[in-house]
Amino acid sequence: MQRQKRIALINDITGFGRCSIAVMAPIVSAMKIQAVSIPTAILSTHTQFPIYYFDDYTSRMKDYIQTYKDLDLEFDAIATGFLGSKEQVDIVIDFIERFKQKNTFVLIDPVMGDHGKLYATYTPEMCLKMKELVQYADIMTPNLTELVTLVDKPYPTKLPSFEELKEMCEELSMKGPKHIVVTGIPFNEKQILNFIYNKDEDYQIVMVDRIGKDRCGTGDVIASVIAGSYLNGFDFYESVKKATQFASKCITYCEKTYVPHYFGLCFEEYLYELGEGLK
Ligand code: PXL
Repeated sequence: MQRQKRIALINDITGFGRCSIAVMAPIVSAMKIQAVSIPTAILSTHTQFPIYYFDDYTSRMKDYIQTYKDLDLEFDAIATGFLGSKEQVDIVIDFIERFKQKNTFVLIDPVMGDHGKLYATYTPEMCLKMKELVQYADIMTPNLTELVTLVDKPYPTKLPSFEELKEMCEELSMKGPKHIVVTGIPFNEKQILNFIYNKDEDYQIVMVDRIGKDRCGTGDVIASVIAGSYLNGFDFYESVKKATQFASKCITYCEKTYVPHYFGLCFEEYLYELGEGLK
C-alpha cells in the first residue's frame, strides 16, 4: 500500500476565528491527507478582531524546519498563506528549494489584500518579494486585488472581461503557476465568479451564489479544499468546484445561524463530506 499523502502548511496558527492552519489542517485531514504545520506566527484571534495576541515566529522557523531537513522528510505538496515579512518569504523559498521533488506541487495563496486595498503589512518591498515567490508556484489562488497587484495593473473600476482576466492570468502564469483561480470576484448582486486559468488551455468559470457579507478565512477554506482535492487526483477545475461549493455551503450555514462574519466559516458542520467517496 502507498503511504498517505503529506502536505506542509506554512501559515499562521490562530486560536479563534477559523483561519489559516486551524482551518487547513482539519480540512486536508478529512481528505485523508497528513497535515504538517509550519507556523509563521501564533495569534489568539486573527487580525480582523479589535484585539489579538500576536507572536511572530520568524526567528524560530529556521530551527523548526532544520529538523525536517535532518529527518529527510518528504512532502507531496506545500501550501503557503499569509506571510508577514521578507525574511519569511526567503524561508519559504529555501523550504521549497529543499523539499520540492518532481511530483510535489506548490500552492501559493498570495494573501496580500482585498477589495482593491493591500493589507497594512504589504509594503512595496513585500510586494516585490511576493513576486519573487510566484516563480515557485504550481497553483495560485489570488483574489482580484492580488492578481492585479502581481501583474502591476491598477484595481479595475468595473468588472474586467473574461479576456482581460485571461490576459492577466497568462502574464502571471508566465512567471510560474500552471493553474490559477481568481477567487471571489463579485459578478452581480447574486453571484460570485471564480475564474480558472490553466496554462495553454481555454479559461473556465465556476459561479457560486453570493451569500451575505465576505467572511474571514474563506480563502483558507478554498485553498485547502483545492490542495486536498488536487492531491487526491482531481483535476484543477473539479478541485475548484468542490472548494467553492463547500465554502458556499458553510457560509449558508453561518448566515442561517447568525454567526458573525469575523468568526470564519463553520466548516466543522460539513467536514465529514470532504472524506466521502475517497479511497
Ligand atoms: O486568511 C486570513 C487570515 C489569516 N491569518 C491571519 C489573518 C487573516 C485575515 O485577516 O488575520 C492572522
